[in-house]
Amino acid sequence: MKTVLLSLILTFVAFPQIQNIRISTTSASSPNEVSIAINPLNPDVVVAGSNISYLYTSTNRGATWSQKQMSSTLGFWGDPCLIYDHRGYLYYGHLSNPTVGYWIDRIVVQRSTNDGVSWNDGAGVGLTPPKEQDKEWLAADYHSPLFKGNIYMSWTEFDNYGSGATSDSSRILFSRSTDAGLSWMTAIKISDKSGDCIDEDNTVEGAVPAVGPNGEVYVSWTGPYGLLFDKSLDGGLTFGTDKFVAPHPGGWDYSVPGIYRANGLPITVCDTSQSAHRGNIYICWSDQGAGTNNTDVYVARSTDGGNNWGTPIRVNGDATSRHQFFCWLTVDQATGVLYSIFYDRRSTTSNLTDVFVARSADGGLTWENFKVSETSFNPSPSVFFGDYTGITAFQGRVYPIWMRADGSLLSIWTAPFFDSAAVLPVELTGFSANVEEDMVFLDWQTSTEVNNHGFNVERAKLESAFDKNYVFSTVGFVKGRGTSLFPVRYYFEDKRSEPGFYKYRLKQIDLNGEFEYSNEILVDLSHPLSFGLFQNFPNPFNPSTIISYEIPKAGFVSLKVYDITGNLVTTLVNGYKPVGVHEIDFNVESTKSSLSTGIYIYRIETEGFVDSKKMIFLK
Ligand SMILES: [Ca+2]
Ligand SMILES: [Ca+2]
Ligand SMILES: [Ca+2]
Ligand SMILES: [Ca+2]
Repeated sequence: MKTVLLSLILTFVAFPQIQNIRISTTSASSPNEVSIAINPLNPDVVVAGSNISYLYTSTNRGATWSQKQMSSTLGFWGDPCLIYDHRGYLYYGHLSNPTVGYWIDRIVVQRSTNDGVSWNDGAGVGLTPPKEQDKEWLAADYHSPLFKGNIYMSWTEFDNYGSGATSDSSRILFSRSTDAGLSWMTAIKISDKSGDCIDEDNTVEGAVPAVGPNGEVYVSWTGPYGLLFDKSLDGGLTFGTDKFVAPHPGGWDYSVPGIYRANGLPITVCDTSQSAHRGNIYICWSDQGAGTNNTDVYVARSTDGGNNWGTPIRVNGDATSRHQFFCWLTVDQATGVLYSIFYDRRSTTSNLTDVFVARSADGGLTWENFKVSETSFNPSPSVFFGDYTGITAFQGRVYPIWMRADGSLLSIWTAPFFDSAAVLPVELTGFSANVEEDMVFLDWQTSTEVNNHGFNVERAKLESAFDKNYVFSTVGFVKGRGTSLFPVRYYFEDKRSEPGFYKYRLKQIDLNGEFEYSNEILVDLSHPLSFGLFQNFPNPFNPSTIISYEIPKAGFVSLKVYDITGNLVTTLVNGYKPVGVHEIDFNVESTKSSLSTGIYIYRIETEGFVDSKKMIFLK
């Protein structure tokens, strides 16, 4: 029986160089600014987006991709964000540039119910002329009792984008959809203090929503007051007072040589897995607190729903003073393992840039870093490079996504890998057997399972209860759920064989063919069950005696005592009884009238069996 706990099995094995797969084709026009999502109902399907309106689809876990361009009458102006909900619906959020309206006058959320094959025209959210709506992100509630299915979105509203006037300000807005993205609540302001409209350090930006285990909605962002956090406990209708998380030294707007423009905007995630870190909130960002030549990636975490935030933890583990920038963060909601992607120059000179992934299996306290890009690239500072990278993970399958800029030539890449050290084993509990009539009923459950093909049920006949030389053979197969974060119950019925002692065990088989045996359970079938009504003891008796009977199948049983002339004295049993031998204590002091010395009859009636016996009461 596997009783290994998640926290004990997460021994990290260094990843070898992972194969890089090009997502965008050579025909793609300046693709950058990426987002990636896994269909939770069919994890073989992975989708990605990039500027300005590209959609990339893979149906084979990222091995190969198809590319197409989206369309909407509301237009496209960047900031693609792709997410799935629990229904398997896919959402593509982006900025607008409508034919009727003006540049970024609203956020657009388009929906597909067939993994991106077809899309609706999209809902426009936050239209408030003449203001601009920018830099949105989405999150879905997958399983909270109250708010499951809600889609949440937060973004920045500008009074007048780019304006330096003190009368113009920026704020964080929020909206939700309770009808799978078709309509959206009138946006509410969740930032307590505004920023400016310049789209630099003192503008409030980077609002990314995350959903907690009980449907809490968490949002953090950055701006002139550092990294701030707010939450809603009523499904996004109202938010509270902004909470300070950490300073953002140097601000979110910074420069990295060779990069057109860079930023350290935050990403917020919450662990809703069954891991030991369930409920933790993580905010990841980058800054130049160590110097303008040495950008670093940080994570702050809260283990109490965002009330308290620990000291920021540096994610990039190098000892160099080189740049790490454009970080993204995800948590595998099946395992609770965190993955961060960022550009990294620790191993290069000048502007040559690699891509790294950092992995944390201890709730963000420590991070293993490894390079995922096969070769470095040398970006051109005159070509827009986009504002973010992306990464997603589910059930141990991890998909980083990034832009390369080989000079001015942009392309989109991934490096899918399977984090086998993160995946939970199938944990089997409570294997038991019951004998009913001529059947043996086996039942068991799994507390968690990942990649569970199923169970072979194996049986061995023993020469005696103490036989050690028995041999198992397979008597059946029960298909597994595959992957489940929640307990799954299984049953198997085996026809009772010839009398004797038997052992049963389960062979749990993974999808990859690996297997493990359960404990063995002994089943005693040595006594074939039959109907019987046995002689009472003691006999003669005064005042009490034991009457026993046996039934081979559960059913309604009546057991009554009569005097010798046939008058009913008392009813001892009148109800549903399980299989087996049953004993009843008959005490004459419990009868209504006192009995006289003499012979009495006790009689059993049950389906398929009627019998009676005599007993003697002596005063
Ligand atoms: Ca952008
Ligand atoms: Ca607030
Ligand atoms: Ca700055
Ligand atoms: Ca650094």
